[in-house]
Amino acid sequence: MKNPKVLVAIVAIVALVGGAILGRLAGGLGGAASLGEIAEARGLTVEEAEGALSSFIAPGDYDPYIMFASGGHSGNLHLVGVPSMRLLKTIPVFTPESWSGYGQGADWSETILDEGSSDKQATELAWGDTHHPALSETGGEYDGRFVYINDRANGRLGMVDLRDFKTKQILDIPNMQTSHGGVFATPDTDYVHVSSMTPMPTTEDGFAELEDYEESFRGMSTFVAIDPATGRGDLGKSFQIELPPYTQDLADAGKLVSDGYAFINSYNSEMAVGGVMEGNDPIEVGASQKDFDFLHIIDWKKAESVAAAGKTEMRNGVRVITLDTAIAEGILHFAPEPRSPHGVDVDPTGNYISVGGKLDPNVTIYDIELIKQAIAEKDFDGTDPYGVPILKFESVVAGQVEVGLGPLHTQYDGKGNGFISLFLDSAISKFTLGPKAGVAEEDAFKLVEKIPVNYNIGHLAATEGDTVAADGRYLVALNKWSIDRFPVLGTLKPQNFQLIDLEADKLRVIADMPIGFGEPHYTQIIKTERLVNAIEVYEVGTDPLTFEHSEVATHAGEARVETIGNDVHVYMTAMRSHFTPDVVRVKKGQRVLMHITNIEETPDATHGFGIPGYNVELSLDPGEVVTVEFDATKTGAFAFYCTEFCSALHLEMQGWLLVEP
Ligand code: RUQ
Ligand code: CUA
Repeated sequence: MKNPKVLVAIVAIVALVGGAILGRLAGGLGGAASLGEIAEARGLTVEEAEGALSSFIAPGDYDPYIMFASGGHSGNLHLVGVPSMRLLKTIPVFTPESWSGYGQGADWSETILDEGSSDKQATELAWGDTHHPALSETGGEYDGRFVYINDRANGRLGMVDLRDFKTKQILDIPNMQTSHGGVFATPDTDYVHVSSMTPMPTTEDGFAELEDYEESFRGMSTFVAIDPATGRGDLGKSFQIELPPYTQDLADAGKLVSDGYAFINSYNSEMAVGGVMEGNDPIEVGASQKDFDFLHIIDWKKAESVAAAGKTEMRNGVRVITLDTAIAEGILHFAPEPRSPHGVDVDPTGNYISVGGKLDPNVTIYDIELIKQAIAEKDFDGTDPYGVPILKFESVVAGQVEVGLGPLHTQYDGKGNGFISLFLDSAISKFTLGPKAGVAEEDAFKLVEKIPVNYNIGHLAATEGDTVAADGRYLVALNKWSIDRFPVLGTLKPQNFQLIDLEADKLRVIADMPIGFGEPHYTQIIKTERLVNAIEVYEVGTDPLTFEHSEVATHAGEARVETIGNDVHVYMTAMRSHFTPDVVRVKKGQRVLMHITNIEETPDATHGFGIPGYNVELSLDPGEVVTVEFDATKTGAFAFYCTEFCSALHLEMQGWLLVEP
């Protein structure tokens, strides 16, 4: 035995391997001892071998959790199995993607992307920066119906239906431009909240001088009303609350005892706007002057009734509660937050609200009952320059815990503990909450342990960690850097998810999952068993945008070509392994409308449809109908083909688009 740590590993693994696994191994591998041999041969420590076993999902088995991870400026959403950390799927939301044929000519996706660029934008957008996924909830628990995700860059909200896991809507939210982490679903998904990050001018033409920042710029908290049947946001029923021009950052919904409240942290109460060439401080300096910024406490149920009572202004199709009205009606209060706050997270009991401060080593934990009491008793420390009452810090804080450098986001295990990411320390600190989360008085608000991660963690996500049902099973660290973690494969490094098993005796990273696409910001992790709405096949003839039977569905035997004026309508079927018709003749200058139905009913019998030279690439899942429209601008014989390896004769699944001169 050359390596003593391997001996320990073997003993530990043999001890670790329970009866069930042992039984499985005994047949195929010749007994448990062979596990030790494998560990030895691979030079694994006990910890590494334990980690491998506790994150392994056998081929063909399913992960108990699915992580919905934002894809950053790739504009996508990624689905990852937990604990195996296998990438299962990528769903395009804001950015065209050719495997799924999203934004490559398919009518349904063109509709979504077109509607998603309103007049607010300077041009039609072809990308987004996905940041904060918000799974729909019922009673404060994930219900597996929809997932929402914001576009950090352009102030939009995407919605993915968890029946077919496709994007169904991009809502371009008026009166705000950027949005950072201000996204959450209320406990019954009446609303999905999106707040602005950088305040914008409230002028009609959207312009104001930066000298007039304090007067002319405002932040916005948007409550997008959700149709429970379709999951779509309805701006006509939504409302916005105007906020002072601080930088509104993260947000979270109250739950249980704090239901009806929303919390937004903010920085830059200094209202710095930069201008280094004009003699001003850069924003990073200007925005870090004060010892406190403001936690925004919004009584959204009150705001809802104020909006219903008509005490709003209509701006670009949305009812806006002005800042003055919000103050007068007692909708908006502030509580001081220590230095450059980031992250605001409500614990599963709804009692505690944790806030990190990038330049403060403490996590500050507010208590909703203290907040409600301070509001009722007008226990104020004056107002901000706009007249928003500021609650006394000492009156609303339940505790502070010194956790380390650069605390950002908190997640919970539902057992009275919080886990906070430490950007500067590249670590996670575990700390206790107070008695209202079931922690004994003498153990309350204490640091429990600190877990190193590699490197520079931003967010972290616990299984079901944003809900009332946080189960404390796994924790995933989302790390911004991965320097030295993987082989050098060029200058752009992957980013890295790291898995922590919260049921292990000693907490440590047990698996790495490098991701080579975009910068993921945040994830939510749902139990797989909650995804009960997921379907495997559409009924033949389904329009994926509406789930209704499409007007242009073409069933077996109905394939045809109809010319109306300059338009050539091709009603085509796709089925292993041919398109019908497989020869399409048009004249240069005609408009071509191909309505293609995949008439397969077998799960996974997806066909693609690519036309060379015409920038067309569709994906047709079984039963799906897709229309693509284009002008026949170039003469030639174009060999269209199925882009998905669907059958033994997949290569033969090909045809001709003949564009005659
Ligand atoms: S916010 S890394 Cu960008 Cu979601 Cu804190
Ligand atoms: Cu259909 Cu390949």
